[in-house]
Amino acid sequence: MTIYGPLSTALVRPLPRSFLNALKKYAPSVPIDWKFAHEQHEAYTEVVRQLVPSVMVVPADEAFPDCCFIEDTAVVSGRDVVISRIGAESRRGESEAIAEVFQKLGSTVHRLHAPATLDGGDVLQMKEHIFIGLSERTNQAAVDQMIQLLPDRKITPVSVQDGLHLKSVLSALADDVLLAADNAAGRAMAAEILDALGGDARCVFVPDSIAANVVRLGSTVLIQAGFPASEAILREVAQELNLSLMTLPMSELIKADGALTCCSLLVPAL
Ligand code: CIR
Repeated sequence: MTIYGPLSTALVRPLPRSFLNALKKYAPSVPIDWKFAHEQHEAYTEVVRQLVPSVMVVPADEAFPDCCFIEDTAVVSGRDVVISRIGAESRRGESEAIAEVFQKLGSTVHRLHAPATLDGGDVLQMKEHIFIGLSERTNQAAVDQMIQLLPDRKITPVSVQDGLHLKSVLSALADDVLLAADNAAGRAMAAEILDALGGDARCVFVPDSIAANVVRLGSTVLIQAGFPASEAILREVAQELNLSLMTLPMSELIKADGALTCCSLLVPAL
């Protein structure tokens, strides 16, 4: 099973005006500049439009300041889509509009139920594996329900030791190439994942946690601008894997704990 192959569709959701009230782990030293954040998100959307055949824009919902972080609302596994029960109560209503879109797309839509909570930022897929970060947002009940809902996938919980989500410190460049932050948490979590993958995969480490969150869109990898040491490592690996690299600044979204993966939901071409 290939996760990082061609894509058919991407879902994105623009920044609401209320984005300034988005949840933040730490108050930023310089407050979010909405216009700048909006421009960064628009630039991201433009790149997604260039690289994914079909892009669906779900209208922003002012009642949900974090709704642009659409990744957290669902997990796509082939034709199956599991609609999350988002960890933060203030965000829970974001998922309904996304369920409707997947229903229209003809996906088989499943739902997580209480007491399960899960954010898509805690879900990393590689080959037939789905790794689920146990974090302040995602719990074991979600892992148990995912195992029931997706019996064909190998589902492994990973304990999140640092950051908001599993993908705050790691992501994947390819089905057999993990990318992780070169720190104690990144190394420990990468070791658990490599162990489950059974020696068939390797991990690339970068010095910056934020730079360990990348998005693979076809044969292009989007990386965060502004982290030169990590970028140099990623350039070398991309060349080796025959992938193009595109850098995008997301500094304003980072202030609300956003990263690159969180701004889209990707549907593989089947
Ligand atoms: C939150 O705290 O839920 C949002 N401010 C950030 C969510 C980022 N999501 C992600 O990386 N998947």
